Amino acid sequence: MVGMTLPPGQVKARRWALYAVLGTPRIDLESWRLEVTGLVENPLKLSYRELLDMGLVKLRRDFHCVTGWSIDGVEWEGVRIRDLAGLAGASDKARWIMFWSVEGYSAPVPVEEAMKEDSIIALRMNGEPIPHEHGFPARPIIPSLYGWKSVKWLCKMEFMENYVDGFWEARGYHERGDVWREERFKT
Ligand SMILES: Nc1nc2c(c(=O)[nH]1)N[C@H]1C(S)=C(S)[C@@H](COP(=O)(O)O)O[C@H]1N2
Ligand SMILES: [Mo]
Repeated sequence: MVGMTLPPGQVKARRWALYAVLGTPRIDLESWRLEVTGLVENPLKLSYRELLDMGLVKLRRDFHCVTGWSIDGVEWEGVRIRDLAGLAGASDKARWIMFWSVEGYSAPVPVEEAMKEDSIIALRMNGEPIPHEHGFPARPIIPSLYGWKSVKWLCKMEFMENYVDGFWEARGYHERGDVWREERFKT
């Protein structure tokens, strides 16, 4: 893709750096579920098949790691987070969603970022199921935020009223992490 517009302070990279700061979990797809919980009327536990059956939207977006590398034009297919919030009956009181991975990594995201039209739980990447090292079976893709909010090996979305640090936020990284406002660190 020619003419990629980079957010401030980013450099285009040809390759992904694969991160797994708490290790790479083994995933058993038969027992894996995506839990939608917290401030919701109907908590959900969705299987991979049930998510696929919701119908997938496709989008092509650039991916930005806060350490400075960006990958252009990644194709993702997934379920809109706002549709999952609707299905679960998320409360108006919810201001944040904590995304949790199987091995314990976590990241909070403001509800208004997660409810955007192009914020999805991705199940497919570049035309195939997300490769294991990239977070199979699911990871949130919120294009306006840095990549550390894209929790690989996702297993739970927890709607919360109050902000709580995730893994990197507890180490000084920003609560929201908007790439265009260059929100890398807490102020
Ligand atoms: N479970 C988990 N998810 C994670 C991370 C991690 O260490 N563990 N690293 C994050 C960071 S900092 C980035 S930039 C992206 C990198 O995605 P990739 O490993 O598919 O390249 O994953 C994010 N999601
Ligand atoms: Mo990152």
